[in-house]
Amino acid sequence: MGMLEGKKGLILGVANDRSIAWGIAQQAVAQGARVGFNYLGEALERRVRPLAETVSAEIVEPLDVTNDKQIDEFFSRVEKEWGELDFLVHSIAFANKDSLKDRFLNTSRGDFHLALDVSCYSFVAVARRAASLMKPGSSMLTLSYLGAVRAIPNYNVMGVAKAALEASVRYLAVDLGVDGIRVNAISAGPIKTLAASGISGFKGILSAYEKVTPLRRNVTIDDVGKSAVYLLSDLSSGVSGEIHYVDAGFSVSSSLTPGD
Ligand code: NAD
Ligand code: 0WE
Repeated sequence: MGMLEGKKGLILGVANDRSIAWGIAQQAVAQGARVGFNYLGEALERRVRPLAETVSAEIVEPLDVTNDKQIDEFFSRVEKEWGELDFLVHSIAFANKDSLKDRFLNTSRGDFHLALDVSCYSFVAVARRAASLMKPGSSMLTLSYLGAVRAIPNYNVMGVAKAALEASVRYLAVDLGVDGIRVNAISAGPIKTLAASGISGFKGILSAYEKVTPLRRNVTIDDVGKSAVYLLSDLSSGVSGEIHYVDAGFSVSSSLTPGD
C-alpha cells in the first residue's frame, strides 16, 4: 500500500524529464497517487504530454500562472474531472535572465514584478483555488532555494522572490490550518534543470557543492521527490509552515572545504 494511495494531486511545473516537478510526480505515482499536470505553451505541451502518459495522468491542461483567466479555467477543469483534490505541488519560478547576473541593486521595477508574480504570487493564486477543492488532511508544497535566506551571487531578485514565497508558506499555513490543510516548502540544493541551464557558473556551483556538502554529493530530483512524498502524505500530519531543506546538508555546514 503506497503512502499516497488513491490521492489526487496537481503537480504544476513540469517542463521536461529533468524538472523537479517530474521527480516529484514519479515518486508520488510510485506511492499510488493519481496526478494532473499543467504545461506552459505549446512547445512544452509536446514535452509534457508524453511524460504525462507514462504515469497515466488524468489531467494535462495549459496554464500560464500570470493569467488569471487561465488559472480559473484550469481549476474549473480540475473541479469537473476530480471534484476534490488531496494535494498541490507548485514548482514554478521565472525571472528575466538579465536580472540573474551582475548587481541586484540594478533590478528594474518590471523585472522585480515579473519575478515576484511568477515565482511567489502564483503560489497564493493556485493555493486559493486548490483549497476550495480540499478537505482536511490535504497538503500543499512549493519549491524554494537557499537564496531566500542568504545573499547568493547572481540569484538576485529570485532570492527576494523566494523570501516572499517562504513567508507566503507561513501565512498560507495559518490561513488554511483551520481547514486542516497543511502548507510547506522544500528548499532544494542546486540541480541541473532547464531553469538552471544558461545560468553562468552553474557548473561551478554544482562542483563546489559536491565537495563541501555533508553528504559529499549533489541532490537529485529523486531525492526531492521522496521528501515531497513525505510532506504530501499523512506521514507529515503534524508539519505545516515548514521550510524543509533537501540539500545534502549544505545549509547547516559552515565548511568551505572538506575536512575543515
Ligand atoms: P524547470 O525549468 O524544470 O521548472 C520550472 C517550471 O516553471 C517550468 O515547467 C516552467 O514551464 C514553469 N514556469 C515558468 N513560468 C511559468 C508561468 N508563467 N506559468 C506556468 N509555469 C511557468 O526547473 P526546476 O529547477 O525544476 O524548477 C522548479 C522549481 O524548483 C522552481 O521554483 C525553482 O526555483 C525551484 N528550485 C530549483 C533549484 C535548481 O537548482 N534547479 C533549486 C532549488 C529550487
Ligand atoms: O530557482 C532557480 C532558478 C530560477 C530561474 C532560472 C532562470 C534561468 C533562465 C528563474 N528564472 C530564470 N530565467 C531564465 O531566463 N534555482 C534555484 C537555480 C539557480 O538559479 C541561479 C542559481 C541557482 C542555484 C541563478 C544564479 C545563481 C544561482
